[in-house]
Amino acid sequence: MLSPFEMENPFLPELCKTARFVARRGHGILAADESSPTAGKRLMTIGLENSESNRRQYREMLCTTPGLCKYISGVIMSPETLFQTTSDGRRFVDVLVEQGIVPGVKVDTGLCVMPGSGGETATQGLDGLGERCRAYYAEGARFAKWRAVFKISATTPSERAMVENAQALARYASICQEHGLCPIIEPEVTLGPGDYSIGKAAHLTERVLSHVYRALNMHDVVLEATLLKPSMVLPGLDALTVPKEEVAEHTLRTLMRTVPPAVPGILFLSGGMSAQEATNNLQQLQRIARNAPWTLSFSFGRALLESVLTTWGGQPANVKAAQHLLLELARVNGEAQLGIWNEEHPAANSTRTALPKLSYSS
Ligand code: 5MM
Repeated sequence: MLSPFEMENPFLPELCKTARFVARRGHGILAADESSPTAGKRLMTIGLENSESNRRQYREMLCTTPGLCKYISGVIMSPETLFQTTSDGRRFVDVLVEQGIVPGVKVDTGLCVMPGSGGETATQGLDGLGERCRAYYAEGARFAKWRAVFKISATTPSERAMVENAQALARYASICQEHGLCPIIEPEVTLGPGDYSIGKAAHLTERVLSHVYRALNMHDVVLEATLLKPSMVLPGLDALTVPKEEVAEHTLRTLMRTVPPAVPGILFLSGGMSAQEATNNLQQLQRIARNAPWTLSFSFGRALLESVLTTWGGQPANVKAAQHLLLELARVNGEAQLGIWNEEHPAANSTRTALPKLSYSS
């Protein structure tokens, strides 16, 4: 039997269509939704001030890349970008939709430390979320994203952090579905310090995802109208690195144990892996997951953007070169999603960027 929420939601066909379209094979998501503090850190690396104008120019360079829709099905924007226009006066939403790319928006408002937790975080942004979703939908957004962050240590993630973050993700998802935005559920188990093994990371990621899907069920979230954005399962930064085969096996097993087949797509974050490492792992996953019930693809931020930002450097003369690089990075990841990538990587020299970004609300 369907839940009353499901029966009464007029957006449901559109939500399911959006989820399937964004998760279609050979495509992934460009995560360009850095909050202002994170954008500031990125712009500082190329000597630019964290001004609205510089953030807008950066996003304009990304979103106007010719041919991006060949490999990118959705772009996650910050609310700021959603309401901005390009230098020739076109709304970012229109620039994307004209290319056949679905506009998305980050709707959480950042992390806060839970008092007495030893530094574990909860994600904020539920207050007024319905109203904001209504405005984002009216502006043209069709999917949303909310990120919860979990750290691995001897005592974390705690039960408290898992329950709190799973509940918030589920509340967020249900509010989004009510207002026509397909929710991307992002429980990031961060690639952090420590010599914990990949087995431990797998075990804890399984616990986190199990909490998340239990909460989604409790809140009657319709899984066919959601997407999952998890981290790949990796050992701690101080442990020996493991080959891509091991990463893919642990990641797939964890997902098979926790994510229902009704979910159309699982789009990984890059989480501080090097750009090439992220592509390699994505391709390896396809090799061992031919019969997986969901599409396994990418929703990368840093793995797509880091070298592009450096190439751009804030200089109009470099826009073409930066766009060319972005298209190449999107292409190799699109091909990795299909399991057919076999060339050199356009960002082969990139390195890991962990420790991860943690932007906190004031
Ligand atoms: C682009 O970064 C997103 C927003 O982060 P902040 O709120 O901290 O500024 C972030 O949620 C991103 O979408 C995911 O972490 C995936 O990005 P990576 O770089 O891990 O692929």
